[in-house]
Amino acid sequence: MSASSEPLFLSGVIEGFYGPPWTPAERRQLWDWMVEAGLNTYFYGPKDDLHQRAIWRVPYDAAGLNEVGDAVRGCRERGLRLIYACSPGLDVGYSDPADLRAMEARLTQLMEAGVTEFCILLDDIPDAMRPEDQARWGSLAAAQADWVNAVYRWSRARTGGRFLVCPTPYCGRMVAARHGGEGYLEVLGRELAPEIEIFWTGPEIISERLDLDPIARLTQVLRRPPLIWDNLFANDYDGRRFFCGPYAGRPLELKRAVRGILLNPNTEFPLNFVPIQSFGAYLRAESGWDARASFLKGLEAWWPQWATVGAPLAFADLVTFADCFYLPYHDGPEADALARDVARCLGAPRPPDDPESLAVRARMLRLKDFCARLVDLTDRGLFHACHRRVWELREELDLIDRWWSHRIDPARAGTPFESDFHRPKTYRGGFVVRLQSFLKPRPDGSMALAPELAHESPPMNLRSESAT
Ligand code: GDL
Repeated sequence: MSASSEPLFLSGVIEGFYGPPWTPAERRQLWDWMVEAGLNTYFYGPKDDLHQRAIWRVPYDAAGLNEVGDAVRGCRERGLRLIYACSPGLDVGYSDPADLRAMEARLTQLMEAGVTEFCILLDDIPDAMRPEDQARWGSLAAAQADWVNAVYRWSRARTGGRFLVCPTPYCGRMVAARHGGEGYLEVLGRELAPEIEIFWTGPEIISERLDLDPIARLTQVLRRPPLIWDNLFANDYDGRRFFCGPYAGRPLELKRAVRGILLNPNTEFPLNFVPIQSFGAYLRAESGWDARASFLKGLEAWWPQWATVGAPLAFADLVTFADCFYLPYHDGPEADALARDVARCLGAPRPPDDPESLAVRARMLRLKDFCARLVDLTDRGLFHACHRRVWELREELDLIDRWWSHRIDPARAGTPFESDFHRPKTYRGGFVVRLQSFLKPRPDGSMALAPELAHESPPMNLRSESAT
């Protein structure tokens, strides 16, 4: 059996987000975590390594190649598989021989540095081709399949390693929107060499769940099981959040239905400890996956990193804090309960000595105090990684607390509430916030124009009617 068709289940981490790539030291730390968690694959494909995507034709310089060599050695020493990606899709000419040669030159450089396994990433690109490519193949899928097959055959003749591709539509929503063209996946599945693995992120780019039935249907279409690119913990799309919850929403049977699962996690490297631990536990689990238990176990293992130069923090407070940055579609149970309790107390005025209000407020202030104390973390990398989000959480808790004080103070009854620390424009200010006020997302995914804007411009059809 050739290396490229060996049935090893790929499990690991993708460095595949937008934003600053991890540092060499962070990667070494990652590989150690991966070994501890029992993962087997590190995938290199940060969107903002210029050579990986924007200037993919330009060879790596000596420093860049040194980093590649370090990655090869670092993974080899730890028994990890290294897969190297290149993203030519922004401007590649599929029928341009010079571009095929440029890709071969890139792979040659990487092979000389010791890389044997590759991926062509064709995600997040326009779904239009050059006119000559359109004339030759008629569809993006056919052009890409031919091109990737050519690169694959060239590479297989030299290394025999595994070869992967990320298609242009890589989730259910994109396929439904005909991104990449009608019948894209069918053509790719039919035309792409059967040994090439195909990435898939699930029903969405960020999939809350990965269910078995859609995967089975996709397997038919692709003529091979997909390889999961899992964005559950990715946070590059929202700078205000990070995700350190458990690996959840994926049945254990998924492991038997796909060629592998690779996580593309938080951009801020230190925040990925629990996700990697929990993912490792999921991979080892044979029955009865308890995501919450794996989260708490991961958090315990992470706890030593939360040492401070001051008085020790309390583990229970870390649980509440981590629950505030849990998963994209869910807050953790402690954070969820706190938010509900605070909302209930704020919504229904109670006497100042109401025991439930006092208890809820005390819980809220514990969390605020925990946030404030994180400036004392001895692991500065960890503190810097979460600092802005911690700041924002603390600000909101502080504002609610001030509002609460105001409301129960008889001397201020009937007066408007203001906070000296939350002033217009500096608090929740800025251009982006202004734009955010224009369109309001509804829970069903549709967007509504802010009512205060509705009168600003007449609807398009009215305007054209008045023009005639
Ligand atoms: C994407 C990008 C990925 C990014 C993620 C989350 C894929 C295949 N590509 O669409 O680079 O980090 O979303 O924003 O997921």
